[in-house]
Amino acid sequence: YSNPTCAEGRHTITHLFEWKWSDIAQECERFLGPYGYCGVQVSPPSENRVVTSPYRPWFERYQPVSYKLETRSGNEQQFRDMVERCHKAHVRIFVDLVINHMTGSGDSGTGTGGTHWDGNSLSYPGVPYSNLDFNDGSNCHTGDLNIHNYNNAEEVRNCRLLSMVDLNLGKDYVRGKIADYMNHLIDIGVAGFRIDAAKHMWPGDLTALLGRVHNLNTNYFPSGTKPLVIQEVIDMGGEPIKMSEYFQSGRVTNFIYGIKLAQVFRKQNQAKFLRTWGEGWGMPNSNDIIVFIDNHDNQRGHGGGGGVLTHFEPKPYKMATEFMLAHPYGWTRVMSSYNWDRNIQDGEDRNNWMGPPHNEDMSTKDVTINSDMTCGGGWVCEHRWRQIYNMVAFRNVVHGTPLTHWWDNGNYQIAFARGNKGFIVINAEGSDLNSNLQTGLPQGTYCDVISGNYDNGQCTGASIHVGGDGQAHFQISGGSEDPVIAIHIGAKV
Ligand code: LM2
Ligand code: CA
Repeated sequence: YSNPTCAEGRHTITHLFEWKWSDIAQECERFLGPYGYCGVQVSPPSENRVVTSPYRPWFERYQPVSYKLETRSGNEQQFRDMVERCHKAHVRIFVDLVINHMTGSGDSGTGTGGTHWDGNSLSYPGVPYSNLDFNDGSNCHTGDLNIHNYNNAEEVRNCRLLSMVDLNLGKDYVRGKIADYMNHLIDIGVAGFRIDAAKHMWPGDLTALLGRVHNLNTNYFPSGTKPLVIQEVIDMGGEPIKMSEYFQSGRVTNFIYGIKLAQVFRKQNQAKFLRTWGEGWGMPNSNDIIVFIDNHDNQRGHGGGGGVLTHFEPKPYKMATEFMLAHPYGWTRVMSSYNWDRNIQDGEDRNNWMGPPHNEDMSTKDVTINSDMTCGGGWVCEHRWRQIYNMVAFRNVVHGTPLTHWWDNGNYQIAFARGNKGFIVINAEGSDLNSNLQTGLPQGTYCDVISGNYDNGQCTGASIHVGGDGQAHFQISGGSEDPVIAIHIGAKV
């Protein structure tokens, strides 16, 4: 379950947070396919609670009502169309799966697909689930059934996360219903899953569940291919539940990664220490994890959030992302956000609930594309920033090569090669960099893919000349908005 299931030569996914299926289909065709992305993590496709206080927040999608594919991203037919069109563009779809819980308790209503639910009597007729399918006082011992103590693994897994009614995945019936949902998606053609709140489920239950899940659809994948599984486990150390408990059932989200890189690119920890980045920093094996600079939770202070870099700080954000995509450690995910009006009071963003750009009737707005390829209409589209998409291509080109020719100035200027295929120089110092460095690359002229593109055999930005001895001269002004140079053999003139 840790094999990425990408099409040949593609190695990075992007999370198109809250996008509509129809927009994702177009994005696969017009951008993600041509620019070398492996796939898209999509928002939960399962019918969710309609939350009205606050009004239609992004987080209502983390309160399932049924497994019908009916949300503000679109319906089942639109979902199917997206999967098929993305496959034609060689782009995979990874589904955000919310299976630990259903809605918040103590209320009732109608979901986005028109299905009734009742969190008082634990009735979810759209699945159907009844009170028999949830954890209760027999295995959760906190009295109010809510999680209070993260130092008690049993409580974290058997009690209610944020008071949401907690499914009993130990039950055969519950496993069957979830497996049916996953198999429905697999048969449509998805490539894998991001499992929300995996920390709150028993690893043994997840393994048993996966045992009932089909191999991927052979219209699109070689026979016998297992879905990729990305388990959301927030393990910063210091709690009894560990990432390593989940390696048997797929990859795990490495949350420490973004925090540590934020410290480096905020100049709180010297970049020279990145020489041993990866397992050398005590992080798990590269093949067991997924890495990212920020996600939809921690970019707004949810999900253990805070401290990470986001698009709100574009300069260090781009630098951290460039480093991530150049470095061999981990399987990479690029966040793609929408903008919202932050309103920070006493260190807390009062608007961190706000949903995606919407029309008057609350339907999600189309993503619009500007002439310079960036997005409009409130969509940030980090995945379309030149510095980021060109590094996605860099990663594809250097895949499989080791990190070589490390250089640093003993402080915040670093450089390294990927075999004889790519080279990156990062100046986080604040003062100028002016150095001859060994690139390991064949002689020739290369486009710096940070300051411009390789376009029709020419560089629209800076060019770098590598000599017969592999040396090249690099000059990066400390005050530059993009104090990075990256070259690779796929962008050689
Ligand atoms: C996660 N990790 O395991 C995410 O990191 C976390 O952000 C998700 O919560 C969580 N799983 C559940 O899928 C998000 C959001 C919460 C929100 C829930 C449910 O971060 O703020 O909780 O989705 O929509 C909201 C209210 C909360 C309330 C709850 C239930 O913010 O105050 O709890 O709904 O009504 C009483
Ligand atoms: Ca649970």
